[in-house]
Amino acid sequence: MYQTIKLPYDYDALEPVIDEQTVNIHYNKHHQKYAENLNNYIKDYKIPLNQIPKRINEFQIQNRGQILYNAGGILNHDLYWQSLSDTPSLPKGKLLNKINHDYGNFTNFKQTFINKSKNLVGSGYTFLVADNNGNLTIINLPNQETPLSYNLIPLFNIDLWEHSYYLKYKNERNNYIENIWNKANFDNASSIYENLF
Ligand code: MN3
Repeated sequence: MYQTIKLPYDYDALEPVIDEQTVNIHYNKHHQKYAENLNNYIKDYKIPLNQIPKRINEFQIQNRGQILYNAGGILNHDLYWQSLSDTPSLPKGKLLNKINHDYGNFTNFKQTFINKSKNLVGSGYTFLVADNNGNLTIINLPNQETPLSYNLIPLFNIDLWEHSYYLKYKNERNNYIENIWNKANFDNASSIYENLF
């Protein structure tokens, strides 16, 4: 069975930036639905979740679109929950050094990421990704596309689908995009990057 990660904190942990009801519905309804759907398409668990994007050709062609979409939905939300915390944290180690090298400092990096998020059209995510040589890029991807499909390693992301903010922020997506940085957690990203190369 394919599964989502366990939510790493309580539903109200991200208050007041993201309200309890939004986290509850987002995790228990939206995120779980991707796992439910994927398990309906794949009955025999042979390929690990994070290998599905690269091995999508091993599935029947008529199912590939839905399999990729739902696997991406699990993976992208797994990363999103780990990119947030009630105890926010800054990048560390190699990741901090690379961000300082590429962007000058964390504040500039954060502003570049925020600007990228504001430019996303439709539903999708902003990601910080690394390639196999450790080069960093900030990218937007639509819907549930995963950077893994492009041989990129997702380190950190922000969900920009309306369900991630609409109950509280309504049409004010830019406020969500800025406020969420008060709960940003780079422990997971720092750890992935540290062991990457
Ligand atoms: Mn979502």
